[in-house]
Amino acid sequence: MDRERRSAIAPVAAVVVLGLVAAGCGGGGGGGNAAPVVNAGADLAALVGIALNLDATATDDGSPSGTLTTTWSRVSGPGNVLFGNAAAVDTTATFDAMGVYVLRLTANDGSASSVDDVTVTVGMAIDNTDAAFSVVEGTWDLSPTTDGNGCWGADFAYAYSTPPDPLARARFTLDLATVALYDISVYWSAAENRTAAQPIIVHDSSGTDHTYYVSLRRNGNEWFPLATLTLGPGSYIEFTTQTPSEGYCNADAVRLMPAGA
Ligand SMILES: [Ca+2]
Ligand SMILES: [Ca+2]
Ligand SMILES: [Ca+2]
Repeated sequence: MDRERRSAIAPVAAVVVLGLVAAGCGGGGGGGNAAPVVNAGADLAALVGIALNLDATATDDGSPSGTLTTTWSRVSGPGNVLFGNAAAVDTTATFDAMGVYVLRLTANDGSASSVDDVTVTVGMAIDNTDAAFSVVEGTWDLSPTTDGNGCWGADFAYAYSTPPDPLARARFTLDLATVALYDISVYWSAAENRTAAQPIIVHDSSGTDHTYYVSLRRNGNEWFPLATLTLGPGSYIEFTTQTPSEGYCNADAVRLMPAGA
């Protein structure tokens, strides 16, 4: 009853409203539809397999329809991108390969479209729980993050060293298909009972070993920048117990970020 009447009246009311809007913002006799305004956000960094938050904006003058449709898409990049909801302005993006990606947010008001791009540099974290981690020599035990000192992921591998104990080695195999420059960072669980000189050996693309020593007594629970090196097929990062400083040696996680792209 009421429903019938409303459906009969509604189209008329809509026409009247549209007429008023057109008259109100017209003035120039051209209809005056402004294109949507889109901002895809500032450039970002992400890690393979970990959802990245996209924070964008898309606005419109409400003409001609009041409906603004938005779509995220991948313009370029070495791998696939999975959007949490490609139609949402703010959503997530998950990448399946390292490299530099360009993502595009398109907004359409039914008549005009606008786009804006965001560049995302995607790196890779390798945890000691990943298949790319292996014990090469000696004994490494696992400690959970519940020891109160934190770590990357669920746990970390450790070996106690009293110099000159027998050598133990644990390796993160990088499994890179091509040669490129990377910023290398390392994560660890810091505490006073750790070694003050954890040896970390980076095997670069030319087969050269670069050895670094970091103190595991500070700078815990953050990505500590270790070096920028050219890496490729056959490259790996090893943690050893060949330390001049007594204490626990840790192998927790490593991270590569494409550099100089
Ligand atoms: Ca936003
Ligand atoms: Ca518009
Ligand atoms: Ca870990």
